[in-house]
Amino acid sequence: MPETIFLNFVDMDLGAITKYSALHAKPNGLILQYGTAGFRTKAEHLDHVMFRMGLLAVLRSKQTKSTIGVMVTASHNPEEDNGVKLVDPLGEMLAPSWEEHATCLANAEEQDMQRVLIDISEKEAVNLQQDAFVVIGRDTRPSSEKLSQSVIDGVTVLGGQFHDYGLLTTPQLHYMVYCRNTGGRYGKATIEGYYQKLSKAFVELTKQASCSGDEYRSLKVDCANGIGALKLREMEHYFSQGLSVQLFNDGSKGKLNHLCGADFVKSHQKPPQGMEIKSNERCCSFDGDADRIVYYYHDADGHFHLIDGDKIATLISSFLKELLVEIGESLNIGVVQTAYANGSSTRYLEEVMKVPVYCTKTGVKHLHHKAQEFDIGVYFEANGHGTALFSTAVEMKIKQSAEQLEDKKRKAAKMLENIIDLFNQAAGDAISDMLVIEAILALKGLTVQQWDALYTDLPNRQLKVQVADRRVISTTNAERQAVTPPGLQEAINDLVKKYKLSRAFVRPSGTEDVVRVYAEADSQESADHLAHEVSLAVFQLAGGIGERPQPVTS
Ligand code: 16G
Ligand code: MG
Repeated sequence: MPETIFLNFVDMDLGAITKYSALHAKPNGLILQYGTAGFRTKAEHLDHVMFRMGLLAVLRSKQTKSTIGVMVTASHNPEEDNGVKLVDPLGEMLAPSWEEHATCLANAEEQDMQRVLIDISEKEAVNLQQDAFVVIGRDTRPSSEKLSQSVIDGVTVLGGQFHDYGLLTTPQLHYMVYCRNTGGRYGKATIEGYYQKLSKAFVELTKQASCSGDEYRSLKVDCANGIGALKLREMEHYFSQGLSVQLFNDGSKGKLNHLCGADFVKSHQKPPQGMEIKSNERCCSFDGDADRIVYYYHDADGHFHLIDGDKIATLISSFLKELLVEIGESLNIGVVQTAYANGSSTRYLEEVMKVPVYCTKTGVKHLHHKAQEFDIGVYFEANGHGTALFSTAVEMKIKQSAEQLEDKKRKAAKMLENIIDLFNQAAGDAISDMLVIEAILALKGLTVQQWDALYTDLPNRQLKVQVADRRVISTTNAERQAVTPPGLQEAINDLVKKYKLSRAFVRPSGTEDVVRVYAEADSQESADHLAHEVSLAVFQLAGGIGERPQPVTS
């Protein structure tokens, strides 16, 4: 198509691109990959990536004739890191073919950059005369402001228009993109629009709670010293009728994600630093960009209890199912988990709740995609990423029911309507999830201990193994079985047989250069042994490097 190539050359100001690109030069030889969470590495290596993602966002916007989002964050990573993700028109993660383009563009050496840009435009049939609009958000990292300026440089040099929202949580940026591409029907694309939409639904929902005593009114929130603190502080007066939040690790002194936040609490199975917890007080932690949430409490004996994404999914799906029964709608509701879901949660959902459960590969986009197959799809990773999705048809049906049905049924339909409004339909959102959970607990009169007692988690252990090349491990069946290297799955099967209620799997990490090992069994000791033995099998059969895995000492 020589004609298109000609147009491409004319419509891109190649001179300007070269000039500006030189101001955001790529360090020679640096190779990065657009992974499950976009690009993520040390902040000082990211300037060129940001500029180029600005360019790419313009092309994607032109191609989809929609607003595209660019979020500058590295979520739960240490403060020194940073990262960037693109957000597609309906608030979803970037389409897979564009992830590949992102990787190619980020890794092109300076002199090849233009060629790659033109290649992408041609492959994707981008009409360069189309207008482009990009919205940008960033977290509170010290490096984020400058890096988001580099994104803006990239957008501008390709002639794109932009709106810089400045500090936002990741889910808030997804919300903005979704609102802008749905003509305002979903909500107003402003921070007040977000606060108003969620708070109104929350306050209406909790008004229906008969028991809204003090116990349900207050919650301690660990904000990981991140953006969640700023945004919750701005938002709290909108919903203060229904809930009072006490913020900890609000960034005023501590370091981002350091000894606090959802990732720390989940992986260390202990409370964050900087938060005083009295027995039976309800507490939760966000991660650094506020798209993950876990709950926890100390019991009367001072024992720590974690309530992870699996138990959150259980609470939410049970409540939704009850409401559907009440209004007499037989909609199909499904729960989506990953291999990391605790075996007890899966058993409880299937056998007690009678809700169908599906398993996908790790990474929000896989769960999200599967959840879209249901009228109502509830998805959560054990680590606290998740939400509930409602199909448009279901949303309309429920809104109609709320108008038409008689008293008791109407009440249930109204509640569902509010829950739909509360969940950020564009992405899993710690603030949304928190408000939905708080509302459900108040409506059902459940204490945090009663919620926790729905089922007992099987003891489990996660370990990491260093290998020369983690790609030698490939998996199937939603990462629950290893296909290669030969003999590894057989070895795991034999080890698992030695323990009761046991299960184990291994997978190459998508974010770190390690192989992850997961094991669960009837006791902590057995889970620890099994995880260690599986680690040794990985070390031997998958090319372990460095020191042999040591037994777990707790
Ligand atoms: C990314 C994913 C998260 C997943 C994690 C697994 C998104 C937004 N984030 O952080 O869902 O749990 O990777 O990391 O999709 P791993 O591959 O290193 O175990
Ligand atoms: Mg995050």
